[in-house]
Amino acid sequence: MSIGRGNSILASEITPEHVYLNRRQFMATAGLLAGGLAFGDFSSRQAFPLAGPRPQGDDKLTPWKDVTGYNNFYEFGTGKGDPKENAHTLRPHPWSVEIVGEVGKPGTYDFDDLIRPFTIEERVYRHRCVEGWSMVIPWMGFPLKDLIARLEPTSRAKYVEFVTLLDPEQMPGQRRRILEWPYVEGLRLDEAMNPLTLMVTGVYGKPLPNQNGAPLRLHVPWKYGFKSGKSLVRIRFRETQPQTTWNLAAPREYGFYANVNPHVDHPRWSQKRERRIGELFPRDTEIFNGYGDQVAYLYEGMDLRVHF
Ligand SMILES: Nc1nc2c(c(=O)[nH]1)N[C@H]1C(S)=C(S)[C@@H](COP(=O)(O)O)O[C@H]1N2
Ligand SMILES: [Mo]
Repeated sequence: MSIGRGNSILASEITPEHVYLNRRQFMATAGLLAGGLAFGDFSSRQAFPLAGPRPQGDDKLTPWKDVTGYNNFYEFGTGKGDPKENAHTLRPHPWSVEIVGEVGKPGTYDFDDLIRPFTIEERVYRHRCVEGWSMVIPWMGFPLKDLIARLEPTSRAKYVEFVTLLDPEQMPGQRRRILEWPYVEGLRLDEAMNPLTLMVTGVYGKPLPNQNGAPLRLHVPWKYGFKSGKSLVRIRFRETQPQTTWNLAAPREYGFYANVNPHVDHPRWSQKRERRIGELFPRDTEIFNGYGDQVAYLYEGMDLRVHF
């Protein structure tokens, strides 16, 4: 495993990008086939190519134990260790996902049927929480745009809403009214269609652990982590901007856009720096989390202080 991954890094430096991507897909598949074999040993020492530019040069993978042991998933408690400890009550199989709203192919899809058409690839993404910590995570998944294309949104669809499971039996944290349940997040359709926006089904070559949002969650790497809803049961195509959970809870603190932006502080703390989990010294936070080359066009002409 680790030798294979090492080879794929070299490949990225000497082969055209499409060949490299195919090799990465192959390696990811090989990792899945290898199953529950080694995944802990190389995580903290090898630097990986990211989908975006790497202005800071040395993004090392966050170790498995932190990716799966230091989580935000309030449905299982508000402590960072709570999701890992409590999420065993979630039953991610079988699972179904409802596709509703302004879309040509609405319906209730079995999870396995929904993802079957897509090649699961590995994407190493930076993950920045609004609280000021960050990770580098080797997700497994497929671009949301590929799913959206198959579902055929109508011409009225301008936004996509993502809804987490509502079931206090499986998600005991929902018995407490810390947030409005179910957890709801949303994107503008063009954000959802950006090639970086990922439907995540796994991490470190394995299916998603419950605490990371099994069996299906989003990751939008240029936005604060709260935009990336977990354990999704419904995707709604809408003409109007959805009401999102954190925006409802504290509209002055959590905007709809939530783009990572060191120049717009949270009302109660600075966003200029972040603590990369596992590192001693804070690093500077980058605009759009370092993915500006790929996403800045989405916000041309918008005042990001207003649309924070
Ligand atoms: N349903 C649901 N999704 C959620 C959350 C949550 O509490 N509930 N927390 C969000 C926040 S604040 C972050 S930082 C990420 C954390 O994802 P991770 O634990 O896989 O790193 O999930 C996001 N998605
Ligand atoms: Mo977060």
